[in-house]
Amino acid sequence: MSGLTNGIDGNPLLSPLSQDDPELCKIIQSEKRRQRRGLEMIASENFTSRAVSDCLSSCLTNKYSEGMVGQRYYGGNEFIDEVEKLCQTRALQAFGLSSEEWGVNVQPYSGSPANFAVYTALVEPHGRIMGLDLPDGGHLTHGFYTATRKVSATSIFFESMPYKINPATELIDYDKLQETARLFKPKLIIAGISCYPRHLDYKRFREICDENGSLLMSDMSHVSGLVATGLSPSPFEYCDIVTSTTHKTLRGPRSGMIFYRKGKKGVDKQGNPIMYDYEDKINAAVFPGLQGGPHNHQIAAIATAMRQAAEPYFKTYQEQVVKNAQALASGLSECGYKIVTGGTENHLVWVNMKSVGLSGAKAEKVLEEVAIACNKNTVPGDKSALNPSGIRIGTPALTTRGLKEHDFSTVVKFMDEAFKIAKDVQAKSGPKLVDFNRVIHEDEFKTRLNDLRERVEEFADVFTLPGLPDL
Ligand code: DSN
Repeated sequence: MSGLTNGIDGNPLLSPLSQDDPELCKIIQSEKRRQRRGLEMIASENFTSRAVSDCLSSCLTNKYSEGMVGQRYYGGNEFIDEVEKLCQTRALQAFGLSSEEWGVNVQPYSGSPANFAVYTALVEPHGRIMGLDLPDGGHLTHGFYTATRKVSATSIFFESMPYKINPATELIDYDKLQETARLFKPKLIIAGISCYPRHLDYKRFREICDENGSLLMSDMSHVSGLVATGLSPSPFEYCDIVTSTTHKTLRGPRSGMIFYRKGKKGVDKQGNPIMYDYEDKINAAVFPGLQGGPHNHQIAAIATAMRQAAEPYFKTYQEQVVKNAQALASGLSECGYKIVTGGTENHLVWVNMKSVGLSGAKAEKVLEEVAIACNKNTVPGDKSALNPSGIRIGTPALTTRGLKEHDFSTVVKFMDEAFKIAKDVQAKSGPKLVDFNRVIHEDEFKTRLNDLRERVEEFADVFTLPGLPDL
């Protein structure tokens, strides 16, 4: 046998990572330990299955395959074609779609490129789009800009007008959206969220689009697992285009998909059929417009995730995701925290920390100190996305690990204890975040936080973490 640094039989390319690159391997092992011994509550994250991870580390990563199935620019793609075709078929099946009426491009590297590809394909440069404003729960790629800066490329290359939530109800203000759309005449309206715990009214979106000749695109990234299992209204009935990431509630690899209508759209005045023309435009926008070769290991992993999404256990899982989110929302509310919109119908809980005198950044920081991961988030009424007053928490990842409602009662207790410590830190540090982040590491708080962290880690460690075995 050869020595460690020479790999197997003297060939370094055959060494496992632990031998080839112990330095990096150690960092990955630490991250794995963090995932196992912490509570992952980022609403957009999940833990993939062993089978999905197997696809991601397969030989498919080696192959270039620019073009579409059966029309590649490189040779040697007969099996890659099979993988991509299988993925498309399963993606349509997972959402109950007929291949006569819908097609899907599974090549986008992730959600942001998928959205940009749709705008590139169907909205001319500087054409008009409307999306939910980011501070109100929308996503960057739905056209976000501020008074001083065009933050997202979707507001640089397209003219974007946000729609908002009603500050009193904290729900999307569809009447206002209708009024603005009548004036702005957008080419495309985006029905999608990044932090909004309520179902969307796709029928209303459609009516507004029809009034103005606008296209309707759903970005269902956050809720696509719920859509696949009928727990969230389906956007497919009303939308022209539906985009999604594949790694959130859908629990696949990090990747993206674009569903588009195809076939007959209607008839003209002479009775001749009018056909949808999205397919070629979208395919061309993805490649060669914006991307190079598709990531075939990701496409295979989506195929596996889409097969899993059709299994009965996936529906049971999604039901538990929602039950857990509702238990989390009501638990926090009973402890005095203000839940934006008063509750949740999906996988995420939006908490206004102003109600207890903490900022989103301080709440995120104190939770991180005790091995609970979440993200700070704007809440209705915030003036700047840089200083948000709330946090966004979600249940998909912990539900994958097997936590049930009663476990979330324990999670609520951990969070409440952490926030109480944060209040004590703030009483000493004053309001500035930089002082808070210093004082939190002083001995009196460190001891309390370490004690809580140990209890969180002991609790989390019990639950199974799927994926590949440790390196
Ligand atoms: N970062 C993802 C989210 O949290 O919604 C989307 O880009």
